[in-house]
Amino acid sequence: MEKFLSNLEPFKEIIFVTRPVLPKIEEVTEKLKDIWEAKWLTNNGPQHSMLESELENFLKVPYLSLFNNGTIALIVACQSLRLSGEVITTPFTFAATTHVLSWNNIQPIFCDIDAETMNLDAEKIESMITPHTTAILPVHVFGTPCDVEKIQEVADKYGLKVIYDAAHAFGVEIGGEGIGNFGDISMFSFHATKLYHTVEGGALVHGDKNLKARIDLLKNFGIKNEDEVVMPGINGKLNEVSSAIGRIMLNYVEDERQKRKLLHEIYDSELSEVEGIKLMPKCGEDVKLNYQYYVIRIDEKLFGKSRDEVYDEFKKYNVYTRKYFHPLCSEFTCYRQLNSARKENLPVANKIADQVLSMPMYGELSADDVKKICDILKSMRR
Ligand code: T4K
Repeated sequence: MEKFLSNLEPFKEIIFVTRPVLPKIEEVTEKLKDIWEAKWLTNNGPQHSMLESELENFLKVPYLSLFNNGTIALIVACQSLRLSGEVITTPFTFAATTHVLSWNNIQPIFCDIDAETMNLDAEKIESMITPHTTAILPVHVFGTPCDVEKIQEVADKYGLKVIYDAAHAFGVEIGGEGIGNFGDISMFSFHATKLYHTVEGGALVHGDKNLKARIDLLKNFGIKNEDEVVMPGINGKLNEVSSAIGRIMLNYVEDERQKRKLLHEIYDSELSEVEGIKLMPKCGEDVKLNYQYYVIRIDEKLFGKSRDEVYDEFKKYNVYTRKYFHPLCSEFTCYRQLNSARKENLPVANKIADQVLSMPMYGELSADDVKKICDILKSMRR
């Protein structure tokens, strides 16, 4: 028998950190009929073209290229800007961000993060620049925008490119402007676990027509026409079924965002007074958030339990939280020998990685579910 710290009953079914938003099956079969009729399953088909322009409108960006996932998109982004040498990035992110640099033979240079936003600390970037630095790769982690102005200022001063990993930031805006308009290129992930998805998928967005042509060549093996292959490209194409699902999902995204906004508000109000629990960072009035994730930080001394103890205790109640992003990328065996990966160079990131916990967040959760999750958490406090 499990020992519980409260008299709250465990959830009957597992509460995952997230669940995919599923469109009505009839809407999907309807679109499948069109695809079957056209007998065009991939390679820049009609669903793909329509989704590209629909997403350009939705995200308020000039140019968008679809991809089969966000990781391949980011690999191609580095290729398209011909990055080499060293790129300054955050250790507090999903493995893909750093691995993409390795796949381009680029050395990741880890820079510490901001204690509030958990994003790359823009004030520290300048001190990490060397003659080998070619770019900055920040992440809008959990959908909180980076300090885009300061980052651009540093990039301009040293002639560096900026690629944003905007995997978490679908639909986020600053002052009415789509988040994809900052930097040279931004990458969005359309993975099933994201607020908006195409089952698997992703996109690169930017403001340069010539860059779109280069990116589109790179994602299709570098094939220009039947007689010419002009660069060493890869297969990064999004198929027609995923593109069609993406078109349907555009009608669901705002409803899902509103549902998550309400759940955010419940977490905020239930947990704001709990000593030892730090809530999501607050953004300025001009920021439109997407509410994709809800992340807390647990101060072991003040709360009386460590993040790992809380994570284990939640499981007994069938609540499967996640430790995004622990371990830090700088702690992976493939990167920890790097000078910039040393713990003493990354004090904030190391502290946060030990405290952070992603709470269940998806529109299907009810207000009562979230209140109960908060009650379970509160019952753990010592
Ligand atoms: N950059 C950043 C900052 C990213 O966060 C990511 C991806 C990328 C780049 C790369 O983009 P992609 O190449 O993936 O497009 C998940 C996602 O797979 C990954 O896309 C995402 N970040 C990352 C933060 O989360 P895992 O390994 O935690 O996923 P998994 O399979 O454990 O799923 C999490 C939970 O979601 C499960 O416990 C249950 C639920 N789930 C998941 C799937 C796949 C479902 O209910 N149904 C499902 O089909 O990485």
